[in-house]
Parts: sequence; structure tokens; C-alpha cells
Amino acid sequence: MSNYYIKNLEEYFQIYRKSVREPENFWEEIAEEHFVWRKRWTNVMRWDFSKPEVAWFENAKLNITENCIDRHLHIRGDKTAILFEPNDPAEKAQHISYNQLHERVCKMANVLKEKGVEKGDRVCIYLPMIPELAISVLACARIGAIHSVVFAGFSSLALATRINDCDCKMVITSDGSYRGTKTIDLKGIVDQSLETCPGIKSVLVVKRTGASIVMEKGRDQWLQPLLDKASSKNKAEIMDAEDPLFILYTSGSTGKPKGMVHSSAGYMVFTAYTFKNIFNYQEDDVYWCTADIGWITGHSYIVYGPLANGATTVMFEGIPTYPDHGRFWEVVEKHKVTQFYTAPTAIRALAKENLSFVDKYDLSSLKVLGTVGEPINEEAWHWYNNNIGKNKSPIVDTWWQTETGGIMISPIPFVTPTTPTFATLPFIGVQLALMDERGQELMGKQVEGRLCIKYPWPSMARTIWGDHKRYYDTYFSAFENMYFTGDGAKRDAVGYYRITGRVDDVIIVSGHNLGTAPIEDAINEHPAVAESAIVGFPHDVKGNALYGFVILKEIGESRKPENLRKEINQQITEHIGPIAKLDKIQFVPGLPKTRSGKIMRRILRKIASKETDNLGDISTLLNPEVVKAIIKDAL
Ligand code: 7RM
Repeated sequence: MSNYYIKNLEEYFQIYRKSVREPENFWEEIAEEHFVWRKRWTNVMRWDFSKPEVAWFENAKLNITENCIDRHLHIRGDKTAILFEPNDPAEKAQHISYNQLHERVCKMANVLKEKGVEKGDRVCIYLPMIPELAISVLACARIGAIHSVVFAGFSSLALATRINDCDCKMVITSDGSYRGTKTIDLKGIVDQSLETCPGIKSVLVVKRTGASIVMEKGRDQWLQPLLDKASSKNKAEIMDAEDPLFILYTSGSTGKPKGMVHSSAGYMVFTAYTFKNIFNYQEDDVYWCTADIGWITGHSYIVYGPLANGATTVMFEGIPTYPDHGRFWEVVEKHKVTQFYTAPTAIRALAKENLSFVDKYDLSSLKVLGTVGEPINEEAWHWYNNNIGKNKSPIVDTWWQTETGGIMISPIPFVTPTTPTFATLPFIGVQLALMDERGQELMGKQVEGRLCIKYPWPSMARTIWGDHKRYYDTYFSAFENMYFTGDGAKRDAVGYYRITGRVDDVIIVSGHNLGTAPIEDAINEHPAVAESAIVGFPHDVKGNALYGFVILKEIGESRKPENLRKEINQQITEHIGPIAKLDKIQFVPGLPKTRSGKIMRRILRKIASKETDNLGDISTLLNPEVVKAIIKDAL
């Protein structure tokens, strides 16, 4: 395991250079040294972005669950693999050891087989953050079924679309789920979906809330009695390196969701290697990623990456605000969490609250902090750094996507000096490019352009389920021989990358390209502002003008709106210039967000342009009710 950690910046550059000059040798060594294979590959990598076609570790045979579970049993069988922290702090946490995880995954795999699920079949998993979610994912992987996890906050319509798009045969769900003080009727949502899903032959139901539900005869069964009867021995299916491991849907800017397809071997190698180095995971650490397994962050950095490293990974069922705003920090203290990985939106929400929610708890176990999902603004970064990390835990600002499978840009903790709002340097093996609008690569330092990746990496998605052309069109058609991320980025004088946001978030005002992110950063620095979002709306003279939606902190709410508006524009003038001043500023109670915390600017754009008749499906939002409130007071 000697070369598994990156020790200093010089070594990072040395390894990076090797990974770029001899990518095949580099990844072959990682694959050889750190994983168990049933059969070795015949070819490390093959690629053609014009199709696009990418294969890693061709003809190798493996099962990812043997790497995530079986091989740990003789060295750390009694170590906690999954540490389950329930929604209600009064309910006991569960420590599931690697031995127990093995037994539970094998039983579940046998239940799936008995129910007729075969290698290559699609299984939809619609579960809350309970151990059965991770176990179902792993059980699918064990028998070679392709899992399609749908976040259990999605509506019945969104669920049905995803079930039908990839022809799932089975749904695994629960009677209900907990969210703070509320319970949600998950099974009822599934029942409604299945009215339009003829392909579903069976539904397995985990008992969680004990709510009374309807079981459809011949289709629905409680899971536990089936598990009780199942054998705890299961021989893992031997999979090809390029066999699909899972499908995960990600919303497109328009139209139906894209089912990103991930492979087995490349995905495993990259998620495991990034996990170890980016979180500096050590054997006795307790790692906690607060994402939901319904997102790629949960797939790669709650389940596969950590387990492939024999880590203890926390699964948290609850929410950051229940029973109060100290919940995250209470869990950190209780389980002596060493790595904590969360989203900027959660940080900003908690930073609004009184510091006593933080100071009540002993956070001295923390060694590394992480963020993911959106650009982190300076203010939130400093709050996280000062109050959670106590200025001693490096913050890894990790940039990546559902499509990339694993982290692509990130500091290496204790190695890469961090700068707030910069994701810093490309990870090992990741070859970035910034492109201008005409398709020319921007060379050198201090440039800004569209962020592309010019060489394959092991965990890249292989296709969009059922629509390879859309895969090509979306990611490979904009720039020849490049994967286009859809994001814009800057490279500074030392070569650090700062993600400026989606390029579709650029607004052209009087012929000037204005990114929404820097304007929002400027606004957010106003002491009365908690969060903001900027969109463009049609303007006779300027082409577009700027409309700001601003959430105030409590201290702002007692102040005169007119004064605040002036001060906010003053702030923008100072930071960016008068060109970026807002024509309209609306104070709002919240912003429409996706479940992973991304602001849905599409909806705000429509509100700003007074086109609120057709907002599309807003049921997948975290907070659909806020949309009504914003429309009511729109300027
Ligand atoms: C992991 C995940 C992907 C999009 C991506 C960016 C944004 C993610 C960061 C970020 C700035 C970051 N997958 N994004 N991480 N922007 N800094 N550290 O979030 O498919 O759901 O979203 O998220 O725009 O393209 S995702």
C-alpha cells in the first residue's frame, strides 16, 4: 500500500506527471496493487471520443462486492463497515461490521435471485437512508443486476419516468420514511407510480415506520420474512470490467432525465483511489458524507469508495435541522467523526444559526472537511474553516459530476495549500482544458473558459441508457476530442481552478458576459444577506438586465428594504463594477433548489420574465412551496 497516499506537493506533481505521460502504466499499477480480480485485463484502456467509446481494464473479470466486502473479512471482519445514525437521536445507532454486511448482502442477493432477478436486469431502489439501501445496492452488484437508485424525495411521476426509462423489473422500497418530525408515505408514492409501470413484476418492502400500507397480492412482499429464509452464502457473479454497474439519473437542462451508465472496474478503481487520497482515510477513521445515496456523491463516497478501502462509513437518515441545528455536530461528537463531507448549501443554512449550536459539541476528532455540489462562497468557506475545522482541518472543495463518477478537481489534504472558493488542482490522471467559444484551448495561466476534459479517466460514464446519441451530443459534440462538462472555470496564476458555475448561468448585459456566481458572492458578503441568486430578464436597452432574489438573515429583516437594496448594489459596484448592478431585488423566504442544493435558475428566470404559466415539473424540488411565495411577490 506504499504508494497509495500522496505525501507532499512535489510527490503530487510527480505522480500527476506520470499519470498523464503514461496513463496506462499508471492505472495498471493502481489496479494491480489495490484490488482483487478474478481475471486480469488484456488491455488497460481504449478510447475514441468521436463515438464516444471508452473501455478500461478490458476483459478483466471481477465483482465489485468482493472488493468492497469479502476481501476485508479476514483482516477487518469485526470492524464497523456501515455506521447507521437514525433520524431520531433517541433511536440507537447501528454498527454493522464487515462480517455482518457480508451476511446481509448475501442474503439479500439470494432473495433477489429467488425473485427472478438476473444478471443485467434493472432494479429500482427507492429507499430512505437506512442500511437496507446500501445493502440493496451491493446485493444488486453482487448478482450483476444493474441498480437504479431513485432519491426517495422524488415524486411518483419522477419515479415512474425513471422506472420506465430503463425497464426496471423490480422496486425495492419501504413502508415509509422519516424526515425530522414528519413521516412520508413512500409505499403510497410507489403504488401511484406503478399504475403506469407495467414492467414491474415485484415490489420488496422494508418495514421502517410501521405505517399501514396496502400490499398488492402477487406483486408486493415484505422483505424481512424473505431474508429470514434466505441462505447467507452467495457466490458473487463474475462480471466483465465493462459490464454496467448502475444507472443514475441526472436532470438535463431540458427534457427527460439522463440515465448515466457507469461501468464496474474503472468506476471501482477511481472511486477507491480518490477516496483514500482526497479524504486521507486511515484505518481507524470514521468517515461521514452527509449526502443521500440517491445522488452520485452517495454512490461513490458513501458506498463504493469507502467500502473498497475497508473504511467505516456513516449513513445518516436524518436532516441537519432536527431536532435542532446542532444535529450534524452532535453526530460528529458522538461517533468521533474524522472526515466530514457536505454541501455548501448545508453549511450556509447552518451558518445562519447561532454559534452555540456548534460550540456545544466537541469537534476535535475532525481531521479533514469536504464540500461538493456547487461553488462555495467565501463567507461560507470561512465559517466552515473557523467554526467547524477550527482553522486546523484542511477543506477539500471537490469538483465533479454524476457523469464523471468520481472527484476530478480537489486539493489533497495536508498537501495542496487551499484557497477559499478554489477547487485547486486536477486529481491524478485528470487532464483538464479550458476552451474559448471558438473551440481553441486557452493555454497558460490566468484564463477563463469552458471546462473540458481531454483524456479518459476510469470512472467516466459510458453512455446514457438507451440514448447513446444524446450522450455524444451533450458531452462530446461541443469541442472536438473533448468531454465538455457544462461548467465554466478560471485558472489562476498558480494553476488553481475555480469553478465559476454552469456556463448556461452566464448572462449577457449590455454586451458584457456576467457570471452569476461572482455577483452572488458579492451580494452574499453583505452582512444582512444569507443567500442570493441572480438571473437575467429581457430589457429594452441592455438586452438583459439582472434580477436578484435575496434571502435575508434575521438581522436584515428589521431593516428598510430600500436601504438594503442600495447597499447591495453598492457592494456589487465595489466588487465587480456598476455594470453588474441589479435592476430588481426581491427579498424572498427561500430559493427553489434541487435536492442536492443546486439553485433551479430555470424557474427563477421564468419568474423574472413573468412567464409563470408553465414552470414544468417542480415536484422534484427540495422546496416546491417556496415557488408560490416568490411568484406572489415578484417585481
Ligand atoms: C457531485 C455532484 C454536477 C455539477 C457540476 C457543477 C456543480 C459540483 C462543485 C460544483 C463548484 C464544486 N454531481 N459542482 N461540485 N461547482 N464547485 N466543488 O454534485 O451531477 O449532481 O452536479 O455540480 O456545476 O457540473 S452532480
